[in-house]
Amino acid sequence: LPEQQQVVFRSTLPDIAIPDHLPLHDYVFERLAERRDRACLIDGATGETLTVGDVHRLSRRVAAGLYSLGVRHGSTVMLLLPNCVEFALAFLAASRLGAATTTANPLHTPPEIAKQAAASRATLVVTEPAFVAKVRGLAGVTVVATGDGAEGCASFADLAAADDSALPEAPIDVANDVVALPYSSGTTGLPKGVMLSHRGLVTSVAQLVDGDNPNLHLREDDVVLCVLPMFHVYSLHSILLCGLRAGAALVVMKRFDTVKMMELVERHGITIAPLVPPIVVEMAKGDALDRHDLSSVRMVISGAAPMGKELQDIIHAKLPNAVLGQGYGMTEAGPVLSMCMAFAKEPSPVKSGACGTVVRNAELKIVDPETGLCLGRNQPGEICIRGRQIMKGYLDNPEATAETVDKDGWLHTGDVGFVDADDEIFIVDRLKELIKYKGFQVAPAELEAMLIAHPGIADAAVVPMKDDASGEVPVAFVVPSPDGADMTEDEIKQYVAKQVVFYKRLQKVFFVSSIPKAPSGKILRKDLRAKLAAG
Ligand code: AYL
Repeated sequence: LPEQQQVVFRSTLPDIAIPDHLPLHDYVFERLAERRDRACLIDGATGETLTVGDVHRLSRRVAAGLYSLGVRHGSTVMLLLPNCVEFALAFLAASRLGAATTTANPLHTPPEIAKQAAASRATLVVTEPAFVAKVRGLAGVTVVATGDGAEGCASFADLAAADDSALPEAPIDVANDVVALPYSSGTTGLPKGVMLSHRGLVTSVAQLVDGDNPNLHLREDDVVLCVLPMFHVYSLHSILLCGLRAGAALVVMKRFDTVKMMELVERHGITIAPLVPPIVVEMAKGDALDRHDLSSVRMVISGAAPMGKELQDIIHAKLPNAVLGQGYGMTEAGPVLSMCMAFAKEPSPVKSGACGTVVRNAELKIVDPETGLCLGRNQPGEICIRGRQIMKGYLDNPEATAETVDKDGWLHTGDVGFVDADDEIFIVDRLKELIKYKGFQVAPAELEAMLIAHPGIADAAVVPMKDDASGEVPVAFVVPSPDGADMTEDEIKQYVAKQVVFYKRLQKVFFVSSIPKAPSGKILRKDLRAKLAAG
């Protein structure tokens, strides 16, 4: 092979030993005996604290409770919850039973939830009383409600009081059994179930927080802010699982509010703040930052969407005690590809705007999308990653899996970036269709199918438009059918808004006479994006 075909980038840290025999729950509780009495989950609203021992014991009881409701090795449990202690307990409980957890935003609409519940074959949903009405109609699904419970539902409190003395040990196959099943549209099409195995997630957590010189150095005395929703893989992995593994305490915040968040930082002496760019933008605005003492924060992590150099510089000036950097992840990648080296135990300096260095025990390459050949440093191309942490594949969709993970095991991200002379990764563009609203995924194909189903619409294309507050917002180009000649922009927006969660709502609709397409029928999204950029 020519030299250029073999450019593989690796971490600047040496590989480490990663357990390949432990199920996820045993891995995160490996040091239970010495940590039993340490704070683990702190409810941000009440201050109520569960120790590591409490979380371990309660998650075992919840497992026994779920077992009594029919959850078994190979079952799927759906969590439809905002951030709360019950989320963590239910996830760990399902893991213990050898069941997979599929997570969704509780603000999703009933049809969105029904689709995911059916596709993932969920047999039980854990939700809050406020969202029970959304899942009542699901056939063959047992509903568990948290809080004060709800009529016709099992109560989470009862699960947490179940007798776990006879809980059978599930025969978990760590390499193959799925523990988490988040939904992602990947590089194209509709959302698909991403199968993350026990071994995959153990590997990905270990790549960040294990070893003598962890890439993401979380300590037992750290207090981690958990404001990002645990139903998203960023928070599930990098806050909940990394926090548990490292033995840090998590302050669980149900929903984002700038001032309340800063109050929690002060009250609990939060040291680690994993955030997304829109929250960082909120913090940078106004004087809230100057009115609170955030000096306890030693690390601000941003991920899930691009964060520009300017924003990074503003925060750096306002929080001089904190190291600020980025992680880069993708659900299918297990999820983390790269992490800022300034977060390591023995940190190395990083550049503003970089999104980290490839994690340990993994290989990364940059591929020319035209030729498929490997590119060297400073040359932008498609980012590909290989390692034990990446997904097993998409549930029930071997074709989509084969399009994403090639026969040599490389996962193609659909992100365009380069690796610089210091091994830092910079993302510069996206080849894939995906739209990112505040870090949340919007799949154009889903909205296009909805639009085309409308009798007044002959053809449609949905693309991202740049937005200061949200990063990107979905906008549509619509070709009206003869029936839809007098349709208004507002009617179309409403039609979509009624069917989808808030972040998938169309922000603008442009009427056009045709959608630009390649001879293959593929929408020329680049042309439409260029049209938007030109105003
Ligand atoms: P998904 N900079 C730019 N784009 C990013 C970044 C970043 N730092 N992180 C993620 N993206 C984009 O599946 C990129 O296009 O996972 C990527 O392919 O919802 C897409 O978002 C994936 O979106 C972490 C840090 C997890 C980040 C994540 C990201 C999970 C988002 C764990 O520690």
